[in-house]
Formats: sequence, C-alpha cells, structure tokens
Amino acid sequence: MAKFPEGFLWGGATAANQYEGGWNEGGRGMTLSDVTTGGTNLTPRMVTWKDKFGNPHASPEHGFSLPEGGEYAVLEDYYYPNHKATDFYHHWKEDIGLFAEMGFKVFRMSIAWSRLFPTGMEEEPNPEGVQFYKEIFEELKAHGIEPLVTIWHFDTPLYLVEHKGNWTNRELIDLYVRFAKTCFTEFKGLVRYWLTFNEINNPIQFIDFVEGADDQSYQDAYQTLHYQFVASAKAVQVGHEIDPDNMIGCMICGICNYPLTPDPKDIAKCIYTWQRNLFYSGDVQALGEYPIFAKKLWAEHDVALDITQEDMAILKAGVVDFYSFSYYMSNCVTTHENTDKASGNFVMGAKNPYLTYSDWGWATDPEGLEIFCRLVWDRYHKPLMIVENGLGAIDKVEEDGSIHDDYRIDYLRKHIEAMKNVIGEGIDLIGYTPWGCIDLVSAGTGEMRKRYGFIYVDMDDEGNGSMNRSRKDSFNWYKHVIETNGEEV
Ligand code: P53
Repeated sequence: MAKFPEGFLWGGATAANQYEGGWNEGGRGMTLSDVTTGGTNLTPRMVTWKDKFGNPHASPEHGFSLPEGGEYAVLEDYYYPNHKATDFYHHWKEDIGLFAEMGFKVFRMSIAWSRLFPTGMEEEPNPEGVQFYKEIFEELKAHGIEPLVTIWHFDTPLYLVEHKGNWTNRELIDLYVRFAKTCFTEFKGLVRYWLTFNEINNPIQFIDFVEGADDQSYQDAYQTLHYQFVASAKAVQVGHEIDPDNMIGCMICGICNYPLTPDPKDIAKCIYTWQRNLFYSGDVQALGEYPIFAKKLWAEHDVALDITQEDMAILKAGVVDFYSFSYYMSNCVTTHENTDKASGNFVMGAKNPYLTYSDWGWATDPEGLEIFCRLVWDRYHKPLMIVENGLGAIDKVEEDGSIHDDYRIDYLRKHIEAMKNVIGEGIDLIGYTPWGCIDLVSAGTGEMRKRYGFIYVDMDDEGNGSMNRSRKDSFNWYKHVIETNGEEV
C-alpha cells in the first residue's frame, strides 16, 4: 500500500476576495468583486454600475463590459457578499489557531492586490496592508505552518479594470510585476511557496459560458492570457532573484475531460478540449513556450496577438518550479445532440451516467483526479500540488451546534485515496490544500450556503450572522488524516 511521503504538505486553501473582507478598511482599494452581488446556482451574479446620467444598473457578470461614460458603483439596494466575506480581516488569529489545531503544515491564502496598491498605480505599497500580511505570516510561522501565497486570485484593482482596460492592456504586466516584487521583498524569509495567477486558464476554459462570444471575445481572452503569462514569467524570475529558495508555481483550473461516446469525432473534440483548456496554459508556464497547436487555436477566431520576441524570451526564462491545480470535477464532451446535460454553475457538458453530481451540478470523480495527475505529470515532470479540491454543500447545524458533514468527508476521503494511488505510481505529489477549509463566499455564485469548510462560519446569503466559528465533523476527521499522514482516512 502506497504511503504519503514524509513532509507532505497537508493544509487548506482560501482567497482574499472570498474570505478576507475588510473591503473598505486599512486603506484597501476596490476590486470588481466589491461591485458584484450574490447569485444562485442558476441565476448569475450581477455587476452594479451607473451610466453617464447617473442611473443605476445591474448586469450579469459574465461577458459584461462597462458602456462609454459608465462607472462601477456600490448601490444601496444590493447586498455585496464579498465586502465582509467571512471576515478573516478581524478573525485571523482565531482562524490560524483552528488551522493549527487541525495540524496544517501549509495554509494557502492570497494577498489582495488593492490592499497593497489601492488603485494598482501607486509607486509605493500601502504600509498598513504590508503590516497586515506580515503579522499573519508571522503568526503562521509561529504555529509551524508554511504559507502558500497566491499573488493574484481574480482581484485586479477596480481602477485598472475601469480605466486601463483590464488585462487586455500590456501596461498591466509591469503593474503586476511591481506588486509581485513588493510581495517577494516584503515577505522574504516568511513566505517560500508562491502561485502567480489563480486558475490562469479560466478566460479560455470558460469562454463557452459567455453569451454571444464572438471573435473579439476570443481575441481578448487569448491576449489577456498572453499578458498574464508574461507577467507570471517575469514574477518567477524576480522571485528567484530576490530569494533563490522561493518555489513558484502556476495554478491551473483542472477539469478532467472525457469523450461521451467512442465516436472518433468525440475523441477528437475531447483532445481539443484538453489542449485548449489545459495544456495551452500549462505548456507556456511549465515548458516556457507555446505549444504547436496554439496557432491553430488562434486561427479559428482570427486572433492576432501582440507577442514580441522579448516576450518569448521572458516566457522561456520564467518557467515555474511546480505545477499546481484545482480539481473538483470531470466533464463530458460530445459532438452529438444530447439532451441530458449536467447543469449548474460553470457546468454545461453532457451528463456522465457513471457519476453522481453535487447540488451545484459538479460531478464527483476521484478517478478523474488520478487521470489528471498522470497526464500532467507525464507532460511536465514537475512536482504537483493540488491546491483546491472539495465539495460545496449545504450544511445543517443541529440543535446542539454540531454539523454532521459526512458527505464532505466521503468526497475528500475518495480524493485522498486517489492521491495515494498516484503517489504509489511514483508521481511527485507534494501537497494538498482543500478549498475553503473555512467557510467562505462562493466565487461562482456569491452564495454562503455553498460551503466547503471544516470550520463553519455563522453567516448567511443575506449577510446575517454572528461570524462565529465552529468545528464540523470533518474538522476532527481531517485532523486525524493529517496526524496519521494519510494512513487513516
Ligand atoms: P465556487 C469554476 C469551476 C471550477 C473552479 O468555486 C472554479 C470556478 C469558478 O467558480 O473556481 C475555483 O466558489 C476558484 C475559487 C472558487 C472555487 O473554485 O464557485 O479558484 O476561487 O471559490 C470553488 O464553488
């Protein structure tokens, strides 16, 4: 029976915009999530804004771009779940204490760009922001917990989105690099493990969700990716210069794709999906150059990218040290008419009759995790880290305050067994940080009720609740898993 290696990094994962809160405290600037409302499984989150006459509007977030003269706005009649999120800002000491109680070796969190650079344009970082994170990293160290820091987790400062054209503007590269360099410098000696961009492949992976996506949408998605690849590669170089001990990884949204039928057309479409959604980004970040099929992908939508010779050299010199990914589910692709669709947030493939689905339409598939690990290991030969995994579910608090989340334990157990299998095959898997180790706001729907945590936070979709923390059954279960280094799951 395979064993987890000594020093395996067990822990949990979060992100600033979904967990931290304190949106208007400590000198923090705004991000897009501060003007995004809550949604549900099947109704989109809305972005709120004012037109040039000052009239208020709310528009579905996907594919939204601000009309001429408009500006993003926080409107009175709406609730914005990310403002307070689950308030790490005021609970960090208590929360880190709970992570330590579970025996975490690593804790994944992100640094809010707009807390260090409120608009993204400042020359110097906001000292209060730097101090905030420094104290957190020191607290983690005091508990023997290694921080794993995501530099960008979807939260570009709103100013850059509104006034600079977001990531379709080359200027964002240097602004990001200044931010990343600040992180490497200020937190040197405290943080060793870094991820440059969370789920960098999403703009192209989820483009099929953007209603009315046209060639311009593809142009923007591929250009965004290119500038982020260059920014990431520059950050990797800078990070290594500042501290050669830094381990800097990419982070890919890992979905395992299957063909629905043995029709060769379905197989071809499945391979295409792996290439476009996964290998396109992974190859650039882990191998340092665009794959051969990139040209074909661009040509499909008449995409003409701004790529310079210098960019190519930067990509080559900024290859990541390890490959990290999120893994929640698999997906079926087909060229055939099919009426049995899996539906939910970020899911629209054919339904897989061999799998069960979560309340949000995500297919539980631990076997898919094994397949994913084998494919990316064979391709990159870089250490792998699973930096998100978990089951979003509604939890019931019993009268005595206990929470019996055996469905979550069951999901995680199966995925840990899958990890054990691939480790047994010789794959170098170095860590596991299940998502939302403490309850936080869902990225896809903005809901609180879609919970992932070992730790429950008393807060609902409308913003009512005490923010009190409590241990779910999974808390003690995971503590035991870590204690036995995965021997007893
Ligand atoms: P939520 C879609 C599909 C897979 C992963 O997602 C995704 C998304 C975007 O929603 O994102 C990652 O909160 C992301 C986290 C996010 C987590 O998955 O929609 O890195 O920020 O919270 C779970 O249930």
